[in-house]
Amino acid sequence: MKKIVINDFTMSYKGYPDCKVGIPCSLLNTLYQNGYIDDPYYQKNAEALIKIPEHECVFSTDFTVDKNFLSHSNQVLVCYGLDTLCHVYVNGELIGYADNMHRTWKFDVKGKVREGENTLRLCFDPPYEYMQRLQKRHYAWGDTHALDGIAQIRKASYMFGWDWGPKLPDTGIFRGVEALAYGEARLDNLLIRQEHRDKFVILNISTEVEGNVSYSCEYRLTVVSPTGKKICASSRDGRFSAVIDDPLLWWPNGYGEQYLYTVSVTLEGEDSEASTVTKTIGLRQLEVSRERDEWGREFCFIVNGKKIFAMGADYIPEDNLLPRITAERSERLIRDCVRANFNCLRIWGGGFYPSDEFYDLCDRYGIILWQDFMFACLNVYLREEFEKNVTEEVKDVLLRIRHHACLGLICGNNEMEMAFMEWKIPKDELVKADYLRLYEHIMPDLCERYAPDIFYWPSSPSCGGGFETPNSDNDGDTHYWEVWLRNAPLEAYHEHYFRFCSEFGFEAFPSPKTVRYYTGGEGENPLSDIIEYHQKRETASVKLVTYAADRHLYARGFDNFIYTTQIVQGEAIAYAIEHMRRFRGRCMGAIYWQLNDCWPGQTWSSLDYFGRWKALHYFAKRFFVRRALFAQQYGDRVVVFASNETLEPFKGSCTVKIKDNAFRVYSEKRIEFSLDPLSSRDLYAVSVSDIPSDKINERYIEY
Ligand code: BMA
Repeated sequence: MKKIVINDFTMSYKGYPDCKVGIPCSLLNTLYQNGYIDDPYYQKNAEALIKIPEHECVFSTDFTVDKNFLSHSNQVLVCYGLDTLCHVYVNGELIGYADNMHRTWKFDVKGKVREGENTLRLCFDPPYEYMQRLQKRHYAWGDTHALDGIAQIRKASYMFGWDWGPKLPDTGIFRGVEALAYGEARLDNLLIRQEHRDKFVILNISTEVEGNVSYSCEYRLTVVSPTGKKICASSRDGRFSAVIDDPLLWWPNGYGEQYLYTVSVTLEGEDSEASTVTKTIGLRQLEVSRERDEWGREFCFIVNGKKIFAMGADYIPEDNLLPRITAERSERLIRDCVRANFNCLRIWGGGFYPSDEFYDLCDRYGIILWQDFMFACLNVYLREEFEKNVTEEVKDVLLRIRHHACLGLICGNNEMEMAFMEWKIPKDELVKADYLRLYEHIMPDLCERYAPDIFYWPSSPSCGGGFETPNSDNDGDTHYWEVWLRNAPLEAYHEHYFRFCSEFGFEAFPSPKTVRYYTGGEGENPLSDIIEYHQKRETASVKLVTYAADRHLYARGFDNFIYTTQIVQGEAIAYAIEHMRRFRGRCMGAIYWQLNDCWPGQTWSSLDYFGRWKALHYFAKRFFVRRALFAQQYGDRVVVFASNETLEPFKGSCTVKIKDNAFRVYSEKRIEFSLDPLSSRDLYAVSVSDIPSDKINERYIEY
């Protein structure tokens, strides 16, 4: 196989001088880097940039092809990330058109490329005009925080605006471009299935080949264990059953090691060059339990036979300008999740599928992924080409990510089953039929075929599909927004016993340094127009003020106010999660909204755009700690409880002191306790009304 990596392009966009770029690149990022536009994240600069791109944006380059390349029977151009509407020209001839940023595009260039210099032009159409055109033909509803028409285009919806992000529908090449030449047959992919037995694991491996395998071909397998032990085998039909004795299992963060094995298969033939595919896998069983029980029906990850309590947050894309998302930045993010004791992330469906490096990081750090397909808050209209396009997308994604140890489940969409039942959006039988066809037939069928060992879940939230009470507390996963969106007090979290809460959130300001980055020191008050511009959820600024004032004295000065919002955010989510951990068994997942930001602003995140920790992230480190001791007030009762989210039993002791507001000890009790592995229990409770009222009414205010 011959590979030519094509990396250096010239970007041309009407009204601006040409710019040299390398991949990844995008229009807005390039214009900014070259000083032609101001920082899109500063003050209200993004407003003027909504219009870009309004013309075609062209990336052109030359690449050299030699005789050897041309001697191969297959010659293709592979583009791993075209964002989004792209006409592809080789030597002036149109060789293809891409209209889905989530797909890997392969264009046949045999007979189009020649020995020596060749030109490649990737010409991107402005997305908004295209969406509008299709919207006029057949309207499809999409979230109203975004520009109209997000349902018409397979481009990350959040780029058109969300309730935590700006409207900056950039365009460009966000992943690699290669010219590939290969012989009659090329090894394309591996499907690796695991059979776990008492003391060994069988890897059943089948190979997927592009082209025709000749009679003389042979496949060679090498499996390398984390300690360097090798298993080698060969086969004529591309199938292997490899037995791994004394397997070193992969565990999510907090339950054990993240051992990884390398599986490599080479296809060799007398007359063709060898091609090799290598995958890194973890030996683990990862299922989702849907057992019925006294409360309804559970929803719970089972890893290597152990039911684990999922702890983490919802992940959104790390930037609006895609070239800024680097592997180093993602690694810092994942490391910060581990530092805060996460074992799980949900990749929310309004962005794009993360890079291979991102999945590798989650394998290495032990973060189970709930992976949404990229459909969030929109109605699909399954015209024929759209359905084909989405089918190819789903297939591409599954083939790319299915082998990862971290992949916990795949989910059809964000909130559309619930939206259909509960939101005031256009819905008729056709919308319903298209919904069912995509999320309850096409997607599960494709998953069954291409990723048969990964659990498929139709929507988040859901009870399993069919429009049956999708957001129930008793079955499946739940999105709970009474606190914050509907202004309920924090105590309202205690009125629910979710089975798996995959979204609930509370906003706060990012750190003062980050705020200063976007205000430039101007308009530093909770309701200024610059601050409001970096608040994308209507009425949220007022909520920040009122929730803060409900619980704390009004802060003096803007920085103190920022700090107060962060403390309240931390208190709110801790309030919810400690309660969920108390009912471990009934509840088996606490995934708060949201982990990170795509630009600097006031949002629900615990890590701000620059990766700075908000107070919530420090709170998370404590409320997700594996051996935890908590105290919460339930009406008149204060309950002290403990949770052991490890595989080992735990013996411990604690002292419960009740103090008045001047921190004078009113009562003291020492408790010895033991906890089973993977369990929670109440240790102590006291009635507030039993405490003499002069002890609790006393106010201790340092001012
Ligand atoms: C959810 C998400 C997002 C949204 C968030 C905050 O329901 O799925 O669409 O950004 O709430 O409103």
